[in-house]
Amino acid sequence: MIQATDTIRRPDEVPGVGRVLVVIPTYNEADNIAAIVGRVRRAAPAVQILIADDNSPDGTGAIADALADGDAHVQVLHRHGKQGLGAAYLAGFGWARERGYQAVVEMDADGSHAPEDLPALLDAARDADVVIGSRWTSGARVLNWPLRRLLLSRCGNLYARLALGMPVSDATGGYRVYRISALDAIDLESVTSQGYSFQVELSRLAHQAGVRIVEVPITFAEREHGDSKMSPKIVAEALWRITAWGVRDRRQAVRRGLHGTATGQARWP
Ligand SMILES: Nc1nc2c(ncn2[C@@H]2O[C@H](COP(=O)(O)OP(=O)(O)O)[C@@H](O)[C@H]2O)c(=O)[nH]1
Ligand SMILES: [Mg+2]
Repeated sequence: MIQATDTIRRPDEVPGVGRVLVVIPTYNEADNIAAIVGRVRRAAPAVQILIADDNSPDGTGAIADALADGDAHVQVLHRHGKQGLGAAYLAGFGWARERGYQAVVEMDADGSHAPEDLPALLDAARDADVVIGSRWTSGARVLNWPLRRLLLSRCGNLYARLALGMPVSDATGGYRVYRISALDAIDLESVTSQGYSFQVELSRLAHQAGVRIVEVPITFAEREHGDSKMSPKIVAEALWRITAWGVRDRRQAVRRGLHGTATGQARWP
């Protein structure tokens, strides 16, 4: 009885997490956006959805407006033009923070991130600050991805893990839950990534901030409609940024080691 009253009083809260905003960045996702919104609404009725559209030439923004008109759980953030995935997410995070949400979810519009996995991610967020939906952890599945994308993801993750020393199997993955308190612990002003290295950069900053990161296996499927925005430029950005962060982290570790020796607090190996 107490539970029923509780549910009625807070229908827009995810138990143990609070008010959740799912941010869906879009660029030319006219064939996907309605389906993904419908699936999120069915899979997780308590969450709110923010579509962050970069003025897509294919009219995704107008479709998003129509979805928002018919559903109080859907809202749209219209942005001026294509500024990259990272910029769209940062705008969405700011939007969530200003409106008092307790958590944000990152989810692609193309169906690769199954909304049906969202309850499991939110469940994990009860005991974590950051939840990463992982393609490379036991129990995960990757469906219909071309070999070159599989290799890119595996090699990219291996390189990120080695360069940055993070205990994360899918640092490039973009299906995540962040508690707002975790984002507050991260210096988002310092984020410089425009493309997909944004996910690696946030993984690194979260790891360095010492927040609790857990990974949950997901079923990741290749998009059926529309085109990927992945480009050689985006891969190159990720590669040089990961390398630069790795070098910077090592330099800092060396400086800390030298300083520790000088003050007698630590031993040079
Ligand atoms: N707002 C916005 N969304 C973007 C941009 N680039 C990619 N996206 C969205 O980010 C998500 C992932 O992009 P996608 O092309 O599927 O990348 P892939 O899964 O790595 O092939 C999709 O929802 C895209 O529409 C961008 O510059 N701005
Ligand atoms: Mg995709």
